[in-house]
Amino acid sequence: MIDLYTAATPNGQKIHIMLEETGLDYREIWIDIDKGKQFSESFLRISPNNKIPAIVDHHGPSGTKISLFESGAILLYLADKTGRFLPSQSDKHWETIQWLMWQMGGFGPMLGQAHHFNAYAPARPDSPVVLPYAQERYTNEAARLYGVLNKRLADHEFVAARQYTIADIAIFPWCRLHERQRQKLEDFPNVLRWFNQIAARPAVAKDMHKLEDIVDGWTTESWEVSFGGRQRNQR
Ligand SMILES: N[C@@H](CCC(=O)N[C@@H](CS)C(=O)NCC(=O)O)C(=O)O
Repeated sequence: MIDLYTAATPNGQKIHIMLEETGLDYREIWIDIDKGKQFSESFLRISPNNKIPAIVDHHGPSGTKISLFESGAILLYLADKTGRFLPSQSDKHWETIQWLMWQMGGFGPMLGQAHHFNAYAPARPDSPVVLPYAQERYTNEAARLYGVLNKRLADHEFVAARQYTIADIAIFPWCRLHERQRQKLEDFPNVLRWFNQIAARPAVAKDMHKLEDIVDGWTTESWEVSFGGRQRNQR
């Protein structure tokens, strides 16, 4: 049994998809990150960076319990545990890891900044802020990254290794929020084709209704928890 500590966000969605795809036995433990539950001592013991997703596998390597944070590490672990969605053949293996790292180091963080300056900061309670340079910078960077993905998918059905892998699973959830990044998938037709193909997989479609991104407005409390003093002063 795997405990999945999660919330309805792109990084959480990755692990739901992987667990559904692999058919592993798991239970969800919802962490209300708007209310600051990620700072509880018990959660910080599992995820010291105070972020979801995290897992506890009660039957880890050699039957021992293991806990993991960082969605990329969790995807690698679950691929290793099940022998699925990460090819073992060396060239395909490293190609998959390369695109997984591209998502972890670029596509996710940059798109997250695009969300922040385009959608969140202008909706900050009490003192909304619009920063045109930051919006331009991260919207352009998001467009560049979608362009990289679009070019890759022009002659590849999937992102890596000529098959569906953890790289697709990591990238897909971030594309669901393209409007918040001020992108249109129609401008990236190969991404659109791939996106629709992944979205139609039963394991992907199954839980998306309950995993819709939670951010649909900010309160003074939720802003403080996510971007204010509680992020820095908690430990
Ligand atoms: N690099 C991390 C990022 C995780 C992350 O940013 N999680 C967000 C939700 S998508 C979170 O838990 N935020 C709560 C907080 O920052 O306090 C991963 O891929 O797991």
